[in-house]
Amino acid sequence: VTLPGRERSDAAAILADIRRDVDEAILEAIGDMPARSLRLADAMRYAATSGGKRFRAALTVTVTQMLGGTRSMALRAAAAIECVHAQSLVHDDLPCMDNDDLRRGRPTAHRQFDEATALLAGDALLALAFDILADPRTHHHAGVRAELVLRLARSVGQDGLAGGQMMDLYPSEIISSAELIACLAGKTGSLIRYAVEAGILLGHADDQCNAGLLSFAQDLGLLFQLQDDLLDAVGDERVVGKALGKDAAKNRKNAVSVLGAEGAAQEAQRLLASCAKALEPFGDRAACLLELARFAARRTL
Ligand code: GRG
Repeated sequence: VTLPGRERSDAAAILADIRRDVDEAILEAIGDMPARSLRLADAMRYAATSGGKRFRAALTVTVTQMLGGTRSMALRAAAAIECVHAQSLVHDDLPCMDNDDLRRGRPTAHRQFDEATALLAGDALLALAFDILADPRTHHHAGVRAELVLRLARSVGQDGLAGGQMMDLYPSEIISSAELIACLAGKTGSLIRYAVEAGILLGHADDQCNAGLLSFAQDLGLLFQLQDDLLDAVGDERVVGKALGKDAAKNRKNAVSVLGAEGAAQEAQRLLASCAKALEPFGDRAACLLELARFAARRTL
């Protein structure tokens, strides 16, 4: 299985390939808008093109191409998704939430600029994402564009990112592992799921394909967050010598604090197996997608 212009289907190659193109698409979209404030546009560029693995973008492009859709359309949707992701990170880093100083190895947006600029850059990135999706350059059918917009709205709202983040900030509402799963699904899983859904909308999937890919996306979103929590716990062990991640320090719950490190690792393996099973009907066509799922389970950053 190959992506155009490349022979390898390993995750590093897929992500590197996407990174360059998606950064270009984001910069183009920011540049397309009249810049009322150069400072705001600077902060948007800083937040949205400052590195990052581009995992969500890679999912959209890979699914779209696997289903016979066009790479250029997929890249615009991928850019929109990475703008939303950047917004969520900028807001998550603010003093009223995680109060972090560093993101992707650089000062967080509010440290580099100031809180008001970071807040507004996040708002403008979210608006830009919907703008990109609603633009006819993303898809010639208005119905497809409307569906892309509607599903993104649902992925980021009270039943998506915002709702999941709220449960994360108010962990007393999380008492069972089922509720923990709901939180993870909202906070991280909903945008990963949307990245796959966008690929389905831009490609040509029948209903059966659709169901298999959605189940893959659901499991992958949880897997990605479980690995994030495991990495947090390991990182903290290195720093303070015990399994207390930054979430624990802030009295927040995560997969490791609720399931234990071993339980979380076992659950991650179960989810990876389930991802692989959901892709079986696609055979070799899903090699890149499977490689991205394996990457999610073994990544170290
Ligand atoms: C979008 C309306 C709206 C609200 C946002 C602040 C907030 C509400 C949500 C924050 C959710 C959050 C920070 C989830 C963590 C997700 C996560 C695992 C981030 C790290 O993703 P990576 O590893 O990061 O893909 P890179 O830097 O590689 O892109």
